[in-house]
Amino acid sequence: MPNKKCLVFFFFLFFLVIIGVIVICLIAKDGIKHKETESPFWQRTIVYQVYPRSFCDHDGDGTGDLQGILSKADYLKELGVGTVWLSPIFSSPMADFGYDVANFTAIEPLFGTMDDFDALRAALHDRGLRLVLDFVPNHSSDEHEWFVKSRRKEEPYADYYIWADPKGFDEEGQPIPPNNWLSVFRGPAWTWAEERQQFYFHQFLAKQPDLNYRNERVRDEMKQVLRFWLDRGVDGFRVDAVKFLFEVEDISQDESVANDPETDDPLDYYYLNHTLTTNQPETLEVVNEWRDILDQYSDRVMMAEVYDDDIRQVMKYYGNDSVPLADFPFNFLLIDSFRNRSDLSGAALKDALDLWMDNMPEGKWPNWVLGNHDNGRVGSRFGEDLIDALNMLVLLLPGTPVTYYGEEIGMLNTFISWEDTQDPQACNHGLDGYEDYSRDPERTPMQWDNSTLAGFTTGNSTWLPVNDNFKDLNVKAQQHAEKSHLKIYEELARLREEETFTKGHTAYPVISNEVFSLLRYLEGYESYLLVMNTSEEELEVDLHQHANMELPPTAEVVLRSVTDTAEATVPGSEIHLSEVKLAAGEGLLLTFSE
Ligand SMILES: *[C@@H]1O[C@H](CO)[C@@H](O)[C@H](O)[C@H]1NC(C)=O
Ligand SMILES: *[C@@H]1O[C@H](CO)[C@@H](O)[C@H](O)[C@H]1NC(C)=O
Ligand SMILES: *[C@@H]1O[C@H](CO)[C@@H](O)[C@H](O)[C@H]1NC(C)=O
Ligand SMILES: *[C@@H]1O[C@H](CO)[C@@H](O)[C@H](O)[C@H]1NC(C)=O
Ligand SMILES: CC(=O)N[C@H]1CO[C@H](CO)[C@@H](O)[C@@H]1O
Ligand SMILES: [Ca+2]
Ligand SMILES: [Ca+2]
Repeated sequence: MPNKKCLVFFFFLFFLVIIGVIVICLIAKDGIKHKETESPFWQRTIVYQVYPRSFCDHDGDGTGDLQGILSKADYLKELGVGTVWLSPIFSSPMADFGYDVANFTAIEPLFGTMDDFDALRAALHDRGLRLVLDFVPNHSSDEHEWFVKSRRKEEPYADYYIWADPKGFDEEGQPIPPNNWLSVFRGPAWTWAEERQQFYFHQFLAKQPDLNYRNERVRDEMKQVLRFWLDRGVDGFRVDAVKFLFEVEDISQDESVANDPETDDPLDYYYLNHTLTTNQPETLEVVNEWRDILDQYSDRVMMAEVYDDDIRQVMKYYGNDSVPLADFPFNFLLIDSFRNRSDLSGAALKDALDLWMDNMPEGKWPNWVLGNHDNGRVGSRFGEDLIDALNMLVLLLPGTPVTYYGEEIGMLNTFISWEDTQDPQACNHGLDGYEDYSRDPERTPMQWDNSTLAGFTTGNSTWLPVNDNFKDLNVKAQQHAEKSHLKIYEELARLREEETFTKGHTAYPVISNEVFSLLRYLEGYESYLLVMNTSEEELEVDLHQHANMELPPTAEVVLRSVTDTAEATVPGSEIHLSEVKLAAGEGLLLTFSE
């Protein structure tokens, strides 16, 4: 009998140990799992760019504002975007629509008050959304108090900007600029200040004087600006026009003529080779100082805006372990590589993706930008039939997608007459040239519903006209339609949270002139295959015949472009990969398990 009791006791003990081990394993596994998902927020979310003037007008004056954005917080949450980036909302005379800042720590009254800002930040955070602000460090407005004092040579502001004596005087006694440097917006980059009897330098408008980053005080002031907003709870910054931060110290040097066949206008920015006024080595030092500040806070992002034809210059802004810089410089290759539909092909798309991935430093994180406030709407650049396919592409690639407001419903460029033109860049080119330069067509009010002025405003006018197509093309209609760009976008935003996309591998099984395809796969999970027809014709493709890897015989349709109405590709249908029918410009998302 004692033997039996002993046995029972041992069994019991054994049982306890097993339970204990299981519990410990579970806790440990959970711990590991938790760690695995702890990637920074900006690697997990879509970044959605709001152009504040055009998103939603709450007070009825015809221009969007912070309370308007707040009223759409639920919309943004439902859309599934995760991070909201606001173009500049700071005090500004609006010569360059907010990219001319008169006070970096004050809210522009047109957009609201600091209380409105705090309310917006809280509303987004309450919903688990992050808020990123635009940081415009290269220049201020000429109406900034620093510049007003600098122009008077008042200390300590005298050297806050870049001042220079004239090279001489012409026959009429007019001062001659110190060198041939040009403004991005055309014409000399130097403007004469009567009050100080000197020129000041501006990479952009004369109303946007460049700050002098060789002055420690200026560097400190701008760091204070970053801290101000970080302390107020913003989740990071998108840094504007970074490559323009420094110019060479010796301003007696002229820039060389670029011999660009595109322009013979000596006042056009592209007439010169900008080796002395962009991407100077000191720029990286300053960006690194900003990085240090962000790193003193937890989980903040820095995205850098660097347009450059030379991809190596862009990649520098990722930094490295010893000199960490931005989390990523924006990837504009999907904008710059294709100006229109005839440039686009499966092979060209693949080349554009490779160009980024092959040049990106080891261990860094990619990002994909399809449009912004300086480039035409996606549907107008490439064709409306491609809208869904391109959203599928950028949302399902590994990396962070950046969506410009309105692209989720496929908004199009709006024709803006000369009388209605607002963009200073367009105005500089006059009645005959403005259409080629205007950025107004992609900045028109968000189309919320089919009521007067698209539900954008409660007032009776808008700062730019609403697109005529708003009666059919609007958020509300797309929410209620059986299928729409918006519904596809929301579905993609949900899908991309699946492990296959967050942790999976990437392959491109079929690439040709007309076809682009993207495979995301991960052992133990569903695979997803996006097939895209980049041509303007219907197409039937045998994926097996052209694939550079093994594909299963069939797959199930998950999503398809709104243009595809075929019976065979209704989501949920099984299709044969040897005969995939695609409408012109269609994106078809398929799934299969291995
Ligand atoms: C900016 O605005 C804030 C808030 O109104 C004010 O306290 C500060 O003095 C201003 N700074 C400058 C440089 O004008
Ligand atoms: C512009 O400058 C770069 C860098 O110095 C140089 O490689 C390039 O040849 C120059 N282009 C022209 C047309 O001078
Ligand atoms: C890191 O980047 C800095 C700035 O571009 C550069 O000077 C340095 O050589 C780089 N270090 C390494 C290890 O690549
Ligand atoms: C498309 O853009 C390219 C430049 O990238 C240009 O050469 C071509 O003429 C354009 N085609 C059309 C149809 O506009
Ligand atoms: C894409 C972008 O943000 N472009 C901006 C670059 O900076 C200039 C000057 O601040 C702005 O005018 C552009 O809109
Ligand atoms: Ca308003
Ligand atoms: Ca500068």
